[in-house]
Amino acid sequence: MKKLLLTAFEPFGGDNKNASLMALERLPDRIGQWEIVRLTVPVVFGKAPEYVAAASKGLRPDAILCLGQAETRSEVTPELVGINLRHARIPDNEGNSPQQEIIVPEGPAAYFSTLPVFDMAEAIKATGLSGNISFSAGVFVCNDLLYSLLHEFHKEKLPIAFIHVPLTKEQAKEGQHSMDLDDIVKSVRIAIETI
Ligand code: PCA
Repeated sequence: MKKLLLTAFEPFGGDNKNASLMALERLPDRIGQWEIVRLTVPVVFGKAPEYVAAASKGLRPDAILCLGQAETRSEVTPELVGINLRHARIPDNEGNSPQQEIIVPEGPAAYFSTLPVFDMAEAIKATGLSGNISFSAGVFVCNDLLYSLLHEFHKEKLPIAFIHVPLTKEQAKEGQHSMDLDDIVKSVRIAIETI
């Protein structure tokens, strides 16, 4: 059985829940060929990737899939790229608000995800759930995590991807997009089955 390091984020931005963490807690311990190893990650620039990279060096997973919440999204969205930029709209959970900051000065502008994110999005759609490929993970801590992990592990070719999930119905305020937590969980499970 192969090992998948599956991460989600703590709540942030004044909310006491994070849809990605709720989904992580509900997913089973085995999905297809994968044994799932869960990790909850702090919403802090720099610390998030350090935390996941350290866990990965101990666990030696066969792939890493990170989950995060995107309150503007209505679909479960596997991310194609991580970009070399931090530009915070709100402070992270330690009060940092980097602006126009390069993550890795000697690094390339972007990395592509190294898991089949197009297939993941297609597989989610094929079941009638709301899924779509995304071409930008933003410039907050989720992108920081995706870019930094892709940079850290590109030489050893460890497959890595990130999926943004919408708010759950219970979290969403009036006018905000959302999805049933059950459907978020199902979508992430389908994504993992396509790896
Ligand atoms: N979403 C934020 C960071 C943590 C999370 O769940 C983001 O999209 O960057």
